[in-house]
Amino acid sequence: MDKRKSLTFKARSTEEIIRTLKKNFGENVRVLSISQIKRRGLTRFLKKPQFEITATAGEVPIQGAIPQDPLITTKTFTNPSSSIPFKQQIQRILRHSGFSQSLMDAFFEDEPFGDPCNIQEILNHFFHFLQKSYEQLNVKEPGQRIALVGPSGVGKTLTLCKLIAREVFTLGQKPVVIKLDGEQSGGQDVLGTFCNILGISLFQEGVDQYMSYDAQQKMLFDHEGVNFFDQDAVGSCNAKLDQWSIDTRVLVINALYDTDFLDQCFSKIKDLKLTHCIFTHLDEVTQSNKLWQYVLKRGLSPYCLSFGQSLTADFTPHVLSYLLNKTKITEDLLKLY
Ligand SMILES: Nc1nc2c(ncn2[C@@H]2O[C@H](COP(=O)(O)OP(=O)(O)OP(=O)(O)O)[C@@H](O)[C@H]2O)c(=O)[nH]1
Ligand SMILES: [Mg+2]
Repeated sequence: MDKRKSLTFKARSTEEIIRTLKKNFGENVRVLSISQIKRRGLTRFLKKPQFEITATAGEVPIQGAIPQDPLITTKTFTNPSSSIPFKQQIQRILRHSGFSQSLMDAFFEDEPFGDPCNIQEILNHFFHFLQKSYEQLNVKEPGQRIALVGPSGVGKTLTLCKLIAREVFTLGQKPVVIKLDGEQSGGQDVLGTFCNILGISLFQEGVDQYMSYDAQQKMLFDHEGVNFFDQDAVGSCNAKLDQWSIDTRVLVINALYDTDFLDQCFSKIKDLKLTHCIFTHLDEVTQSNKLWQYVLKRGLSPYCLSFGQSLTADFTPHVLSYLLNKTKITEDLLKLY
């Protein structure tokens, strides 16, 4: 008999989702799908979004290949009296918390430990290691020509608005904005309206003629989404960035992406001569530890982070402190110590 129990329900917020899931399934729960409910009529603009969530508890068929959630597997985790060497136990804790093997290897190389050791002490060392590694990064200052590139829908345009706001409000600058979106729509989209309000010149490649003789003029470029699986698309993006002599090429990535897709994006560093990276949607991420490997080990300078839909806020250039604040070790795994 199939012992699974499943439930479909509507919710208005993340809190409501979690409350309902826990009430129905306890801790042993898996979310199978989340989709936004499309509303009709004008009222849809006034109401909060609603979501439809499908969740299940109990055994999940192996062929479904749903990845194991670290929180759910904690029951089988080893304890200090286990015969497994202490270092391996630490590695398991860190791996379950989302850290990559290469990052852990670098940590243990940097800080060899005796066996056994105090767990809290080691985790403190690990946090110091993250901090020290970040401070040793050779973070490049952005240049005068900055382009945001990345897959479709990651938040390039919204992040560009945040950068413009920072230039205008915090740095007192007036950058020029150039759209490299190929669509030649020329219409008044969010970016157009935003630039209009702030009195920023916006040019669309192929429609408007941009001529400037001031090499010091700061220029921000909004590139259309690039399919990183399509080598031709990657090649033509690079050609366009070359054509505009863009020196600061920022990879914009949605922090919700899984590591396979993040790897695919970071594999284009050379092809696109990328220099910096920005992570978006940090507000929707519960587990940001996987980002450390990309921030510390891939050679791109962290530029800033975006954590919300505001055009002028929900954004920080203080990547280290934001990520450290978000970094947490899966607590269930520590209960045994
Ligand atoms: N919650 C949240 N939403 C974000 C964030 N960044 C962007 N978004 C939302 O993601 C959606 C896509 O953002 P865009 O800025 O249009 O993405 P894009 O990369 O320019 O998309 P294309 O130009 O189509 O490739 C919009 O609904 C944004 O409001 C973020 O940090 N947090
Ligand atoms: Mg865009």
